[in-house]
Amino acid sequence: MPPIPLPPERRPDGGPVRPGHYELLPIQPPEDEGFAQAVAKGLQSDAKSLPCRFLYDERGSQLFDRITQLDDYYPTRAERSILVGHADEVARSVAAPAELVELGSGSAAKTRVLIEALLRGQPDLRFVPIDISPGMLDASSRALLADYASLEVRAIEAEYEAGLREIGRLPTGRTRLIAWLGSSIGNLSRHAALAFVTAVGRSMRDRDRLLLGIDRRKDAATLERAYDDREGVTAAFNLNLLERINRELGGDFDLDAFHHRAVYLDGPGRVEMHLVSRVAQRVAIDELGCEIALERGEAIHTESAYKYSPGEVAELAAGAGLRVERSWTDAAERFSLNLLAPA
Ligand code: AVJ
Repeated sequence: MPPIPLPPERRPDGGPVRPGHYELLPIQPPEDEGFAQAVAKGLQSDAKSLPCRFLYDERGSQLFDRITQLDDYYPTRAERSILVGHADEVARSVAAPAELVELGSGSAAKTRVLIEALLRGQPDLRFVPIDISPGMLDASSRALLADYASLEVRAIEAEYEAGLREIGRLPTGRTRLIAWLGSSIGNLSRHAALAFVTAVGRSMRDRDRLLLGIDRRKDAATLERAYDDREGVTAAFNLNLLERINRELGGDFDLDAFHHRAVYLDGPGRVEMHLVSRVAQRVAIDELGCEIALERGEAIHTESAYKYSPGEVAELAAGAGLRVERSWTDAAERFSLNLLAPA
């Protein structure tokens, strides 16, 4: 096992990284709207909503982890099977020496499939995970280094945009494979998705590639089952947002007075998650010094998950100045993995 430095080297200038070591670059988070402000704004407007990023506190992240293992939630398994089948082709498409940049790396479980494929062709691979959770970065970086002695890890603690700016700023003599997996893009509106992929495209040089995992449009029953599973984990994940308001902002939400709903809107091609009030009620939130009035059946919109047809993936790529070089699906054609190149 290679020596793992403790704590990681913090080198804000992005100097050299040594194999078997990792460094952590902490980037200032951008003007982020706090939880309290977001709740005050989202629950006091006519169409109530809460930003989905607040679903992922510690408990929410644990619940999401369980979601990815559910029978009803097919995307994780489907994407993994595509990666297992095609990681070698992906790896061959990026010239050595390469660096694998992963956006929102999380626990980097699926990434191992890619890392192993890349390492088969080039032992001196560098991995650059970008994530907002330093705990995740730390745990996954250490685990990867323990398993892959020749790997270099340069972790960037940042949101996507800041992380991207950072990799644009850091010099690299390496070909970049930027991986954005798990259909994370689905949380963005189509407009925001295009803007973000355009920004990624601008950071890419000719030989760089973007590997985009995107869930496909499909029948409503399959999609709604995936977001309202039979074990009730997604319901708990959604309701945890109200618990979080209770915990962190002195809220008085009675969780039994709400139910989880997932609905697929075929036109816009998105699943929406809602928390629906079972009764007419008023809920106090102490720290905000306000009371939220809800009608019976009134919904709080908590997350959108956009789905893409193959045509929509091509359109997204073209709009962003990229082209779809390769595209794969799982056996059931539920999910797509797309390799995008500069147009
Ligand atoms: C993490 C955004 C990809 O939309 O499928 C899963 C989140 N929410 N079940 C998705 C989620 C409820 C997930 N993403």
